[in-house]
Amino acid sequence: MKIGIVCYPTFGGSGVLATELGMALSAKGHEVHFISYQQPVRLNFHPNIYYHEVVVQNYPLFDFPPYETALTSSLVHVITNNNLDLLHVHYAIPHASAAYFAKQILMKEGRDIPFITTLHGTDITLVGKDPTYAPVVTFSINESDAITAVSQNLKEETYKHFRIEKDIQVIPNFVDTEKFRHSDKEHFKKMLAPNGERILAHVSNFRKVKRVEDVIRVFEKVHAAVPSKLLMIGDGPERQNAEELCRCLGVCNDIRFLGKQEQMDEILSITDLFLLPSQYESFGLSALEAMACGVPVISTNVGGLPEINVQSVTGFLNDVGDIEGMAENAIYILKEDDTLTGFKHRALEHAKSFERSRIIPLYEQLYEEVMNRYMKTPASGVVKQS
Ligand code: GMT
Repeated sequence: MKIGIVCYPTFGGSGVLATELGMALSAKGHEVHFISYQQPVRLNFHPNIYYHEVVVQNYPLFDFPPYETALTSSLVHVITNNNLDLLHVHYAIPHASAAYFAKQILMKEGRDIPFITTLHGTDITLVGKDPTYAPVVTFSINESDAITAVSQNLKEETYKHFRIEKDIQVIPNFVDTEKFRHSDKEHFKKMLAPNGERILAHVSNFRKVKRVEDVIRVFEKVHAAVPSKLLMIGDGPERQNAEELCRCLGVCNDIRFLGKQEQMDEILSITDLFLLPSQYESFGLSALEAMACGVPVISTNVGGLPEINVQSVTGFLNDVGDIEGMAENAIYILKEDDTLTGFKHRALEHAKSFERSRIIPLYEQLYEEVMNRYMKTPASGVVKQS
């Protein structure tokens, strides 16, 4: 199948998931065309993978260069020139409306290409439901030929906030357990924790929704009870506040801000506990990747997090802002070697249920179903059956 994937190219979870999906599909023989404004960070070379950059022409009149228009035009060109079978857009804004618009343009030329929208989280819960975007988001989701959500919770949130007339299929996020697995990095661990301290980690884009200051506050309490170090991975608007808080609390010497990192499997291999105290997570892909490396998780109990982090089994879940509770649970996991080993083992076992090879066929099946609703014609791509 020839598939077009539209996504954000950055370190955000939706772009990462879309890239991993495209790479897995290409390995299975599909031809995959990525369309974005930058090469997605995790995208590796493969003969079946193509990358098409969306170039936004600027002009002095534009205070806000029209990305959606440029993306739509790129979609029209890429679909036509490469005879794509379907489009799969990740993150509704503005990808679903651009796909809809491209579809309408192509329809005038006798080509009807189906498009699938995968909802990832903030496109619904934070940004999407804002009146600034809601009418367009609602319309373009409803016009999608199939809709998927990355968790049951996100599906419910979507129905709660938008008038959706179609079925939303839950296809959970996945992890490549060959890439995300524990490997022996003792020398690396020794450099960061020379006296055998426990290592805690947090990975995010440091946005408000991640509550990074809670990470520091939890760590301060853990650190007072268990010799430990904290690794803060990623970057974003809240980083400065977080660094300032470290200084105020006097824990700077045991916290390292590593910025954006690509070798996450190596960092997670030396990590003992993952902290994700978010205000909301539709899924929490970073926590799943940590679990696949055998790292237990302390998270909040919101959104889709209870669908991946199992209370008292793979870690613990607390209310948003419950610093005391999160610290207590973290100390419980970290204090004794045997307890920690048990949690590590169970986190790894549970992550296996989200293994890539289990989830990719669900997308392939959906593609088949959508394509079967269309009839292929040699001259003009696909035409919808009446
Ligand atoms: O978490 C972010 O700010 C990034 C965001 C994105 O769309 O890139 O992540 C969302 O999608 C991820 C992949 O499906 C999920 O794992 C994250 O939980 C979700 N973030 C939120 O819901 C806040």
